[in-house]
Amino acid sequence: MKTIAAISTAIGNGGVGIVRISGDDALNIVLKIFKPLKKGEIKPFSLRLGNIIDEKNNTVDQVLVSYFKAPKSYTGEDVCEINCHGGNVAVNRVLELLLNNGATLAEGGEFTKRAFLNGKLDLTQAEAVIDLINSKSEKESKASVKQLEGKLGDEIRNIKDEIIGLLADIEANIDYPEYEDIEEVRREKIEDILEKQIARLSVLEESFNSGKILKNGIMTAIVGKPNVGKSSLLNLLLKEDRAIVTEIAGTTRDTIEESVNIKGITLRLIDTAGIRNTEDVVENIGVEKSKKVLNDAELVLFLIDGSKGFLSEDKEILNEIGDKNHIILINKIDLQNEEISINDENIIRISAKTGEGMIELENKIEELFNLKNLDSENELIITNIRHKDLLNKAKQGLKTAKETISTGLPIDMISINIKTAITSLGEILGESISEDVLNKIFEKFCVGK
Ligand SMILES: Nc1nc2c(ncn2[C@@H]2O[C@H](COP(=O)(O)OP(=O)(O)OP(=O)(O)O)[C@@H](O)[C@H]2O)c(=O)[nH]1
Ligand SMILES: [Mg+2]
Repeated sequence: MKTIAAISTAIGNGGVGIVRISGDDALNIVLKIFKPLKKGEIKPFSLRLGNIIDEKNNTVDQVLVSYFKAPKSYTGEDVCEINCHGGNVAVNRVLELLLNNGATLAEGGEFTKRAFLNGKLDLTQAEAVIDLINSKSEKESKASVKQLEGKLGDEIRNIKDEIIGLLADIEANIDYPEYEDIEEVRREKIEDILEKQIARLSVLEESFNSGKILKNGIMTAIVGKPNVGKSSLLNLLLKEDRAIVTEIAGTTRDTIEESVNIKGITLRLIDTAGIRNTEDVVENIGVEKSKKVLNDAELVLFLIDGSKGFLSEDKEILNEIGDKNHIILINKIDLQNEEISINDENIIRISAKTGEGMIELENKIEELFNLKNLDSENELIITNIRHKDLLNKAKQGLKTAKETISTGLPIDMISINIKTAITSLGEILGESISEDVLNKIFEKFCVGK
């Protein structure tokens, strides 16, 4: 394996910038460009202050070098990290010098890929690294941390071990057909084990419903007829003047998307053009867009102007919403309000001007998406579609096995289905996985991780 190097910190100005190098030659290459202030060899697991010197003997930066000796490092190889002063120039020069002295530029995720290949992490943990880096909300990051700690891997390994035990048992049965009398007992035992493992796989698979929310947030459309206060609500939730607000109906022409964190998860808010029949070509395109966003949304916040009442235009929009997940927001309650009666469970009275009703709105969203029970700190939640698909494949294998057993067919017929389940679970852990799939997973990483 080549010795690889990359900048591991984000581009831009900052306190420090870290250049990382991993491989057999890591220390040798570093020593070619690094002059410690005090003499003496660099000991493993220590930090040394010194200067990076270029080809012309000029000092590039004063740095701290850390040295992690294999196998006790992130990648399992010899790793050095050069802590430079932040900013683009120094880190880029240091990287260039490492490359000139024998290192190869690391590909995205290559450090983590090596950690996986060297057995430092299973694949679920490696995938958790990228998820953690990309986390946008508190709950999402907690789910990633749990996975990084190996909790998901442990559960999968445990289920897999149970099924491997079962397979061994079944194959033993093939070898000793004379045990006719205990066949029934065996059948029951096998069915029992299958059922338990199917249930465990189902729990994990179903957690993806929450996992999806954690990872992608909730796509939330703010809709209503013109001038009801949609953009005002967007601005209020964002706590910034993002969208133009005027008293002119038809102010918002295009959709505006912004994210906000609520109750530990991300709401992807989309403010839309007020829906009405209009001759204006541009506005009409906006209205069509609004309807599309409404249809695609996972949550619709439907605004009504409480000072005007519930009018026929509002009714039309409510019809369009149909049985989609929605909350009706009667806005402008700081003004004199009309009597409004709508037969709907989810109605909240708010003022986008004073902020009244926002707590109720957040609580309602929490209730609708069952966010209180979305406990990413204490429960395993899978957020990765690859895991979900493989869990499903494993579950189907076991289900088919269980059906076969219960119809009275010979026990050994289910070996193949059980093996499918074992292979699928192994793939989640990265035990039996093709180079292609691996590359696909790691190419989503940033360089330097
Ligand atoms: N008194 C009061 N005025 C509000 C409230 N919410 C919005 N408004 C006012 O209503 C007008 C329209 O607000 P917008 O947020 O632009 O409404 P909109 O629904 O985005 O309108 P379009 O983009 O035209 O569809 C503005 O003058 C706001 O200041 C509220 O809760 N109380
Ligand atoms: Mg608007």
